[in-house]
Amino acid sequence: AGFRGCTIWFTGYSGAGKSTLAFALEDYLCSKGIPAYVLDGDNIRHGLNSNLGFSPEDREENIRRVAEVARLFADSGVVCITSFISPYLKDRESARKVHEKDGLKFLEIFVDAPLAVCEERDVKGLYKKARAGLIKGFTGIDQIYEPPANPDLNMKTAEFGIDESIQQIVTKLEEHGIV
Ligand code: GGZ
Repeated sequence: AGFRGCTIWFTGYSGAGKSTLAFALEDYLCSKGIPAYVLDGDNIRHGLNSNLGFSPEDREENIRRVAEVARLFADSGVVCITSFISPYLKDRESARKVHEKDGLKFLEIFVDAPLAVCEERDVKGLYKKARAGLIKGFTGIDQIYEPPANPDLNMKTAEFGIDESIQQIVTKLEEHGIV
């Protein structure tokens, strides 16, 4: 097969299912012998970006650095999968440009679970804390999320199971010759 280094960029609210899909996709691709690697808060915010918080400026810088790292992974031939809220349109557009200027594919996947559903699930109890004012500037509560106008894929995670969602993504990757 040809060169398939690229970046699959997940965006959506906390609790929308980005990480679940990202790691399921990584497992799927690796099982097919395709090198794939997830960048997420655990391996980025605790290391490279440990000096950043959640102010709008810090989120912008977080995403700028993630985009640059993803570009390097993609350039090395890996399918880089990023799992960050990435709330701002302009930062996601910059991430795309950073890839496309180097001829690297960039697919934006909107993990589109309604805020009410994410808050209802509240897997980590963060929405409850944000509502109580214990966390300030929480996305969807007192900071904005700008949904993609034209994502490459829109995943309705509230309506589909993981396997079905992964199948939708794989079909998209096939269209792009990545799988
Ligand atoms: C949003 C926050 C916040 C605030 C801590 N707002 O569900 P999680 O826990 O694991 O995912 C959220 C994660 C968001 O970090 P990102 O690097 O993805 O954000 S961004 O792309 O906007 O830079 C949540 C936790 O960090 N978290 N404080 N105030 N999420």
